[in-house]
Amino acid sequence: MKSKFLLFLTLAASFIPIAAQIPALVPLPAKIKQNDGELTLKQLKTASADPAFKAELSLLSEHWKSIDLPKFKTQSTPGDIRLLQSKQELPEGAYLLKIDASGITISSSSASGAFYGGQTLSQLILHSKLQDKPLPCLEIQDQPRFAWRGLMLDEARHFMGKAYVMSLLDQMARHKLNVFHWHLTDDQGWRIEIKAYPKLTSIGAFRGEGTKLPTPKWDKKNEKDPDGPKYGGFYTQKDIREIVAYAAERHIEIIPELDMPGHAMAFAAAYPEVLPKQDGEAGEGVHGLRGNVISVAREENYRMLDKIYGELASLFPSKYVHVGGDEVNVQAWKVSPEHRAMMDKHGYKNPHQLQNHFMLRLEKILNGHGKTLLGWNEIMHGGQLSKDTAIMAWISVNAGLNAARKGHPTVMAPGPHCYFDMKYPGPGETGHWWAGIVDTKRAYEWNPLFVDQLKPEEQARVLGVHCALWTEFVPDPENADYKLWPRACATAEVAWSLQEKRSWDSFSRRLGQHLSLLDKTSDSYRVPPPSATQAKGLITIAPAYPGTETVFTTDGSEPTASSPRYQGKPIPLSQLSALRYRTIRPSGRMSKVAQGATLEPVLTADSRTWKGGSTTEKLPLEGVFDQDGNWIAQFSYLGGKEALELKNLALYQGNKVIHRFDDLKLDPKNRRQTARFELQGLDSSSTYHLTFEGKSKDARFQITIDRSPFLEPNGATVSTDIGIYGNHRPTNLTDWDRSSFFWSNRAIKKGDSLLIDLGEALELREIILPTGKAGSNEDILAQGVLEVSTDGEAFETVAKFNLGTASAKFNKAKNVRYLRITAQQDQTSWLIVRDPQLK
Ligand code: TNX
Repeated sequence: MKSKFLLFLTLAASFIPIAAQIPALVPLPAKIKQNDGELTLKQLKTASADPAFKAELSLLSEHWKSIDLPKFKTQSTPGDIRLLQSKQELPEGAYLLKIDASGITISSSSASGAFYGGQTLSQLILHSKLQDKPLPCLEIQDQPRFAWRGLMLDEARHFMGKAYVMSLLDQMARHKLNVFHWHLTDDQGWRIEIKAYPKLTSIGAFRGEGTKLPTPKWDKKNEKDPDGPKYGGFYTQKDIREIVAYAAERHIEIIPELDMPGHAMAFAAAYPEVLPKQDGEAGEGVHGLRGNVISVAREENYRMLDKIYGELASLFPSKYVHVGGDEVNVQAWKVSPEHRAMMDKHGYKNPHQLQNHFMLRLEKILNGHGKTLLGWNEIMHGGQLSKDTAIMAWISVNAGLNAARKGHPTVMAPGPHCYFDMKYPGPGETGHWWAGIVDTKRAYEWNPLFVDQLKPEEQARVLGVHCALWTEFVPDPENADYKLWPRACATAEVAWSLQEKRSWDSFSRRLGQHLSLLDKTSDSYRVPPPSATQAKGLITIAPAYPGTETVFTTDGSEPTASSPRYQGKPIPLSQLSALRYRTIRPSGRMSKVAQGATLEPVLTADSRTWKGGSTTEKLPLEGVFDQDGNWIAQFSYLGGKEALELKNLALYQGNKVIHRFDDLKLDPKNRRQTARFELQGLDSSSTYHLTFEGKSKDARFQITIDRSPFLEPNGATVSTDIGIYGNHRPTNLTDWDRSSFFWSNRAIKKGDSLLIDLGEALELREIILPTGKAGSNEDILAQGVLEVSTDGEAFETVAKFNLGTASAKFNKAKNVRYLRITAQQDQTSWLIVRDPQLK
C-alpha cells in the first residue's frame, strides 16, 4: 500500500522541554519580550512605591512573605523593585513590567495595574527561587481582555466562614480575578444579617435538628436521618463590612446575591407569610423541594424586599446587586388563586409573565437604592426588562449571546466550562454532573466571545467571564479549594489573556510550574493525576503536565514518594488491574491514585501529509478485537483549517466486508462522531482492516476502537403516548446511537410515561437513564421514577430522577426486560430522554 498518511502509534508521551527561560506565568500576559541579560535574586534587596501605590506595595510585601520569597525592605527612596505611576494613560489594570540588570520597575496608571504587575512579578520571583535560576531580563506589557473576571461562591448550601472567604479573595487576587459573587441565600440557608428582619438569620441561617429548615438530601448521612445535626451560620453586617474592605484592597468588587423569587425556602422558614397561600399543592421544583417560591402578588413582600435590598445596598459598594431569578417553579403561582387573579387582572397568558412582573418591580427597588439589577439568564423569560439589567448566562454560552443581542450587559458563566461543582474526571471524585465532567482542559478550552457571532456593539456588552462553585456537594473549605483550583486558574486565563494567544498546550505546560504557587497557598488544591493508555500489552503513562513527575506500582499497592518514577518507557503489563500511578509534586504533594488505562487510538492521521484530494486508505487493525459483541469506533477531529470528510468507510475481515459505516464529516464544531458495529464469529486467524476515503487539505484526526461498555440488545423497542418533536422518535433510545434522543413536543404532565422493552430479559447490575440535553439541565424530567419489570405487569421502582438522571445499582444482578419512566408532576418544560446505559 502506498499510504500518503502519516500513520503512527503514539507510543511514548511527548515530553516537551520547558524551553523558555521565562518562568511560567498564569494568566498569560499580553506581550512578553525577552532581552539579553539576567538579574539574580540576591541583587534584589529593597522595594519602593510612588505615593499612589503605597497600599499595593504593602499588600505585596505581605504576599511575598506568605509564599516565602526573600525579604525586600520597603523604603521611600527608589528601591531595586519600584512601583511607578506611569505618565502615560494605560487602561484599568494594565501595567508594564521591566526587568533589567539594574532592577525591576512596574509602571501603571491604575492602582489595580500596579497590583497586577506585582502579582506577575511574584510568580516570576517564586519560580526563579524554586528553580534556583536568575530572572531573565524582559519586558512585559499586559492588560486584561475582560473587565469582569469573576468567581461565585455559594455559602447557602454550605457555610465556609470568614477565614475561608478571605483566603479565597487572596487566591483570586493572585490570579487577577476581580469580581467575587457571593451567593448568600438559598433554600438551605440565609447567611447575611438584615437588621429589619432578624428572623432571616435567627431562623433562616440554621437547619437540621431543632430548626425549621430540614436537612437537605445531599447532606443526610442516610435516608433514616431526617433531621441531621444542627448546621449553619451567617455573617453579621460588621463581618460583611470587613470582608468588603478586605476585597477592595485586593482590587476585588463583591457582588452580593439574594436569590428570589425561587430558591427562597430559608426566607420562607423565617417569614412563612411570604409564600403564596396555596403553596403546598404546587409540587416540587427541579431540586425536589416545595415551599421555596415567594408570592409576587403580595404587596407586603415588595415592602420587605425594599428594606432588605436597601440594607444590602448600604453594605456593598458594587454597581450591581444579584437577585437570582433561576429555576423558579412557576407551578407555585399557577395553583394559587391570588396569582391567577393577578394574571387575569394584567392579562398575563403564562406564569413566566408573573416572574417578569416581579423582576420589573425589583429593578425599581434596586434603582431606588442606587443599584442595577443582575440576574441569572431565566430572568429574561416572560417579557422585557430594562436594558441596564445585566444577565449572567449559566445554562449555555448561547444564552449569553442572546442576552447581549437583546441589549443586556452580559456575563458568561456557562455550566459546562465554568461550574466547578461538577465532578473532575476519575474515580472517587464528588460533585454534580448535570453539565458534564469538567476537567481543567474543559474549563480552559472555550471562547466566551465569538466575535463573528455578535455585532461590535453586542460584543461590547459581554462584560466578562465568571466561574461558580455551588456547594451542595462541597461540605467544607478544604473541598472548596479542591474543586476550585486549578480549574479557576483556567478561568483566570480565559478572562484575562488574549484569545489568539491562548492554547491548552501552552497553558498546561505553564500550569505544571504554576502549581508551585498553589503548593504555597492552598492546602488542598487538586494535584492533577496522570493518565495512561494501552496498546498490545504495553502501558504508556502520560504525566499530568509536562515536566511533572509520576510514581507508579505494578502490584496493586499504593504508590508513595519512594515508588519508582515513571521515565517515559512503556511498561509491559499483562495485569492492567494491578497498575497504580499518581503525580508527585516537587513539594512532595501527590495526586489521587489513578488506575486503568484507555485504549490507544488505532490511527492518528494528519491530512497535511496527504497532498489533498481524496485517497483510499487501508488501516490494518491488528490485536484490536478480542471478543464478539458491540464495538464502537470513535472518529475525533483534532484540529486543522478545514473540515474532514470520511467516505466509504468499511470494516473487513480478510477480504470480506463485515460492516459499512455512514459517511462522516468532522470539523471544529462537530469534533466527534461515533459509530457502532457488531462483531460476530471473531476469528483469531483472520486479519481485520478498515478502509476509507479521506477528503481534506488540512485536518488532523484520530480513530479509536473500543468495546461498548454497555449492553445494547438488538430487538429493543419503545412506546409512549407523549407526542414526538420533529424526528426525535422514541426508538432513538434503542438505536444505541448516543447522539440521537427522544424529544417530546409539549410540556410534561404528571403521569406521562415511556416504556422501553428490551426485547429479552437481561441480567443487569446497573441502569442509568439520563434525560435532558447532554451537558445541561434543559428539558430534564424534574420529578419522576424509573421502574423495572420482568413480565411487563409487575413493576418495581428502582430509582427516582435526581437532576434529570435516574441511576440504579443492584448488588445482585436483576432480571429486567421492561424499563418504565413516569413523570410524578406537571412541568413547564418539554422532555428529552437519552439512551439507557445498561450494564
Ligand atoms: C443550578 S446555576 C443552580 C443552583 C445549583 C447548581 C448546581 C443556578 C442559577 N442554579 O441552584 O446549585 O445548578 O450545579
